[in-house]
Amino acid sequence: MGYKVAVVGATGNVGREMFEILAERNFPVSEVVALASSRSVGREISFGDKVLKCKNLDDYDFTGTDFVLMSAGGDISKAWAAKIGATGAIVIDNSSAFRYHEDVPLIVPEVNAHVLDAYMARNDRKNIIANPNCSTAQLVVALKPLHDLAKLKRIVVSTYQSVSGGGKDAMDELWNQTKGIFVNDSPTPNKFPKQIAFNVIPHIDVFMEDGYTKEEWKVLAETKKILDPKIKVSCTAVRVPVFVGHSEAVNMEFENPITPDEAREALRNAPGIMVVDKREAGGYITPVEAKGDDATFVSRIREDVTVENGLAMWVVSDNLRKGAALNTIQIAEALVERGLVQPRVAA
Ligand code: 2RA
Repeated sequence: MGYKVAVVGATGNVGREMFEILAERNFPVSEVVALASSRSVGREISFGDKVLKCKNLDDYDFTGTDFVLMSAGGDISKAWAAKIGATGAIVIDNSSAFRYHEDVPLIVPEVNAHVLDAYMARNDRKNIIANPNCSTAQLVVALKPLHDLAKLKRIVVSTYQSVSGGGKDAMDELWNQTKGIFVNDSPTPNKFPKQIAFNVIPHIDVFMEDGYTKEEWKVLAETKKILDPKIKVSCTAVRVPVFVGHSEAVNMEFENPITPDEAREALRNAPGIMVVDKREAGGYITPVEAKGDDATFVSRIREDVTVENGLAMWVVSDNLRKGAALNTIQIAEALVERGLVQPRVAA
């Protein structure tokens, strides 16, 4: 039994990672199709030991396709997701276009896969499921076991986000500025508002009226939607000169007492998490080590002495994987495992 899967945005950072993860995890496919804009038609994409040629999204017929994994930006999702969903295919969308719609589930399988059961039972569903923003995905995976244990009241998060979250051009900008600085070229910011090489920028996505950025607002809105609307969230999102891997310093206040040891134990037993917390030089994870890994790593678990029932921790994950491509494929896996999607065409 295999599913026909199409990837929209096949040539992007996340799209390419999706093919790698589908192959790596042996997702049960009967066929995999790479879709992109007309500009990229014919471009070759690796899928396991096969090479796929990109087809044109504009004239692709989705009849018989089971899953459409979209990562081509919000405008493409807005233009296509409903049309594709209406053909009966399940769209799992990595953009922010539908995340905050009341009737679109926002899923991190380790946290709220059960929401899929109710959604798939609805007759009026649009067949669109949203994948959260990268910084939220790793955060809620780490918060969930602690929330179950001691009930979170409030969190304060500072993110250290890699340039790959901004796409390939952003990675090129860090690379070119870094090389340029060694030969005395003055860096020209283009994708980023200021120099990113040898610098940090406290600004991701657009500014909102209250002074927070959209990236910071996403962490707040998505954490509430996925985990618990009662949790208070404040975030400062910062871009750092790292190619892959987002890090987060998280301070948490709980309703009930919880010790660092209890937190460590709960995190160790939770799905998708690897605890590396040795309280010595090097006894924690950095983004360079998280790259290419599926886990959300938690280190530096300790008491936050500024509040009653407070803890602090450091959370790192590969933003192109758990923050995007992996979580998308885990949503498809959850739908298959829960018996919620059957192949439309027998393989
Ligand atoms: C970023 N949150 O890191 C974005 C990617 N989804 O810029």
